[in-house]
Amino acid sequence: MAKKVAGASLGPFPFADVEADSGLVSDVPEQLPEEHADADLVSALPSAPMAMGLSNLRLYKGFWLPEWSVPAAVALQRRFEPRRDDVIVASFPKSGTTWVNALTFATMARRAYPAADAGHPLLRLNPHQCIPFLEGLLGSRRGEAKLEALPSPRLMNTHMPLAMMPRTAAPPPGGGGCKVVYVCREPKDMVVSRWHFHRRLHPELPFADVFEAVCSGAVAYGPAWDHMLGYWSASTARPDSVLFLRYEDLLRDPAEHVRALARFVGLPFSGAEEDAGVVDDIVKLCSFGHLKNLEANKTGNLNPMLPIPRDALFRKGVAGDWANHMTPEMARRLDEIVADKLHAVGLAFHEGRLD
Ligand code: PAP
Repeated sequence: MAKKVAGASLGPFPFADVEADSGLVSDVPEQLPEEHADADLVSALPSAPMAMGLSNLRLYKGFWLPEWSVPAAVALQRRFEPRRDDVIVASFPKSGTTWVNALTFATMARRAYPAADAGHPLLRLNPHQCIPFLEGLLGSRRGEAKLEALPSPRLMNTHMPLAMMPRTAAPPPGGGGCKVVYVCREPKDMVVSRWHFHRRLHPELPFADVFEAVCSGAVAYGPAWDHMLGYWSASTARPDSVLFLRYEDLLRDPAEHVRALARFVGLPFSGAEEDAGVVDDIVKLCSFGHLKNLEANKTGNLNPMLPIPRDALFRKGVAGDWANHMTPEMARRLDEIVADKLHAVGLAFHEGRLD
C-alpha cells in the first residue's frame, strides 16, 4: 500500500489504508488546545437536547450541530485549507452519504482500483472507511495532521452545512477552490431512515420524537431545509464547484449520475471505458444489494464514538418508505414545512423529486 500512496497521482486511496500505513503523524498529540480549551465557545451557544441521550446540540451559525462537532466546525473555518483538486462529499445525514461516498471513491480511484477487480477496497472496507470524515478529524491536532498528510487528490466527507465551509473553498480567484458533491433526499424518507438508525442504539425511541425534532429544525446538522438550500444555491451559482445530486434520481438512473459525477470531478469516462462497461461496473460495485451483503458492511461498528453496527447503513435503500411510518397528517405537515422553506428559491419535492 505504501508504494501506491507514495505515487499519489492515482488517488484517492482508501483512508483506512493510508491511516494504517502512515507513521507520519503518530508523534503529533491528539488534542488541539485552541477550541477545546475555549470552554466558553461551546457552552455559550444555545443548546437543545437530542432525543434519547444522543449528543446534545448547539446552535452555531444558524445550524444545530452535535456538540462534539462544534470545535471541528470552528477548525474547518479557521484552519482547513482546501486544495484545488479536493473533492468533498457533503450531505444531510441519512440522505445517501454512504452510497455517494462509494460511487465517488470508485469513480475517482478507478485507475488504481478498477471497479471489477477482485481486490477492490470497497470489497473489504465500509465506504466510510475509504473516505475521511472531516468533523471526525478536524479539531484534533493529530486528525488535522492526517488530513494534511493525505496525498492529492483528497476525497473527504462531511455533514457540515455550506455555511461552515471555509471561504477558501470558493473557486479562484477569491478562494483556493475545491469541488463539493452534495446529495439530498426526500425529507420524509430521510426522517424514517434517521429514526431506524437511532433505534439501533435506542430501540425504544418513538418515531414521533425524531419526526418532531426534524420539523422543529433542532436535529443534528439541521434545519434540513437550510442545509439543502445552502448547497442548492451554491450549485446554481457555481455549477463547476458544487454538484447537487438527489437520492431518488440516483435510484432511478445510477449510471447517468455516475457519468455526471465523473465529468464533474474532471475524470469523464473515455469511449474505451464506456465500451468496456466501466460505468456499469461502478454502479454494480456500489449497489445497495451488493454492498449490503459484504462482510465489511455486515460486521463491526461504525466507529468507536458511534457503537452502531455498520449494517445500520444498509437498511432498505428505497424511496417512499415514509408511507409505512407516517400518518397522512404527519406527511402533510412535513411536506408543508419543507415546501414553505424551499418555495423561496423555487425548489419543491414532487413524488420524491426535487424540481
Ligand atoms: P449516514 O448519513 O449516516 O452516512 P446515509 O448513508 O446518508 O447515512 O443514509 C443511509 C441510507 O442510505 C439508508 O436508507 P434507508 O434507511 O431508507 O434504507 C440506506 O439503506 C441507504 N443506502 C446506503 N447505501 C445505499 C446504496 N448503495 N444504495 C441505495 N441506498 C443506500
